[in-house]
Amino acid sequence: MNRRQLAIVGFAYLAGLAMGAAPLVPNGSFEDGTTTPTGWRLSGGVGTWETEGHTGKRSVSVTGDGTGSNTWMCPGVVLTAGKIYQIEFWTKSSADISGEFVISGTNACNFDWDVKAPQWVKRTTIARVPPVQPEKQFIRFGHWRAKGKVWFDDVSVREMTVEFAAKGKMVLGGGESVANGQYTFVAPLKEGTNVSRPLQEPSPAFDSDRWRLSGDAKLLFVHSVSDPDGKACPFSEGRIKASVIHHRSGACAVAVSRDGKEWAELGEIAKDGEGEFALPPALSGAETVYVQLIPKKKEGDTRAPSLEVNGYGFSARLGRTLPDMKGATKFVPVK
Ligand SMILES: [Ca+2]
Repeated sequence: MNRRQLAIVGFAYLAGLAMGAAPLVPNGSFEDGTTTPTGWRLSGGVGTWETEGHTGKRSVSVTGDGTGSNTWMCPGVVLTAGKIYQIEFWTKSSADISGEFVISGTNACNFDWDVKAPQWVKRTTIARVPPVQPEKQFIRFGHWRAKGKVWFDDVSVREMTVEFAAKGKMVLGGGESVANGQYTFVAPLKEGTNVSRPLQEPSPAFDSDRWRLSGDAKLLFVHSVSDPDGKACPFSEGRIKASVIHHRSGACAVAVSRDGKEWAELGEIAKDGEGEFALPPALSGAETVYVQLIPKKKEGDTRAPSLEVNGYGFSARLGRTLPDMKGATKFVPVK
């Protein structure tokens, strides 16, 4: 992005603020309501419209007994599949809290947090909403198998767009790098996002630092890199690494293609752990490498495939000399 484009983005952002762009979340501080906070609903279980807050005089809480889960839902805030959202909220937990997680986000784009938060703390996530159960993509905040009380206040949601690092027309996002004639991509899952430049089709549900692969959901990565003048650079000796966690049934098949049409299956991962796959000679010299991770039913198994992918990487030798560069992803508010 050049200086002029940056200026335009900056102007658009300021213009949005000046026009008083409506917040996406109504009553995000829980101050309004008569018997319950307007716009919010408890999914069930124990929950309270509290008379204290991080700001103002109100907040909401859920109380768990160490089993099950419940949330405060905002059915009016349904996130759109394919868009990237930043979700922020403040939370704290009772001194005696124990058990599993505080949860935030949506059913299909969930983030787990440590239950321990003795003081109000701000939590922020940024993720692309997957096209899973669109009717259930409303935001909700609560607990999963926690024992004790968890408060929430000052919820906000903002649509974001991405800018990737660039040297001329050579563009690399977070998790990508070029060094010593080698291209490397490691999906930035540990940073808690499902957004990356190579990931084209993030159709599986996302959970904190992993994708839930089941049903028709699949992951499609497209790898390509150009020099600063925009000339594509061929890959050779490509290798793919993927890792599976919470394997319950089926397998994660790894397939590759140089045109996105004809695919060759390299193998599969059918248990918890990492698999590594070398690209076939037919893809040597390809300027674009397509990779799919696909849930696959195991022969003779009546169960649908169900597993989670908590790691993905691609590396290859570069056919021409490119400057060393570390990629980066910057998230910018849409307005
Ligand atoms: Ca409040």
